[in-house]
Amino acid sequence: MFTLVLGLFLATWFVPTFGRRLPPDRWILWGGLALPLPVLIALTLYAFTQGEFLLKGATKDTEDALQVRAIGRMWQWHFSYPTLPGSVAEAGVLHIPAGRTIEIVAESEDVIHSFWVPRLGGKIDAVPGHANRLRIRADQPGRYGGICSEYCGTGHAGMRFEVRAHDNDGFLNAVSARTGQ
Ligand SMILES: [Cu+2]
Repeated sequence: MFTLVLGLFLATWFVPTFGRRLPPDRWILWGGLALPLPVLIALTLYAFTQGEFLLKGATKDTEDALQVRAIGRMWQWHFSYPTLPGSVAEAGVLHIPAGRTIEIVAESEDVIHSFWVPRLGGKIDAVPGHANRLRIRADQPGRYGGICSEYCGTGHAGMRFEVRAHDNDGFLNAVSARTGQ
């Protein structure tokens, strides 16, 4: 597109008679409609397919994704594991198994928050009365910092959490009911 536009510009610059054979309304019709429409439609379709791809975490094992509920409330994140019977919910710490795709189901109890773990993936808004989904994945066990990335009041800056990625046994251990704590 750039080469084409620059080529036309230089042609009219150096050859003043260039383009006079085509009346101005034809230039508008071809250059303003016929050319941009297919280009923009193609780019839009490409952007949509890429967006879907990113949302699914660039993996094919979406059926195997472990679901985690992430509930934002002023000013803390609460995490629970609805598909794991007997698991305990925790505030401020999200345990995940490393190497597995995690589907975050983000919700909010008060205002709009936004779930974000910069090293693991994109952000997703936590909107009251609505469940938004985002897939993340940690390839290595470790600790990853997470924050709320949507201003939600005076405690917003402190609305941080930690993602702890464990090996599979460590994960089950971390989310299973603990006594004495
Ligand atoms: Cu916030």
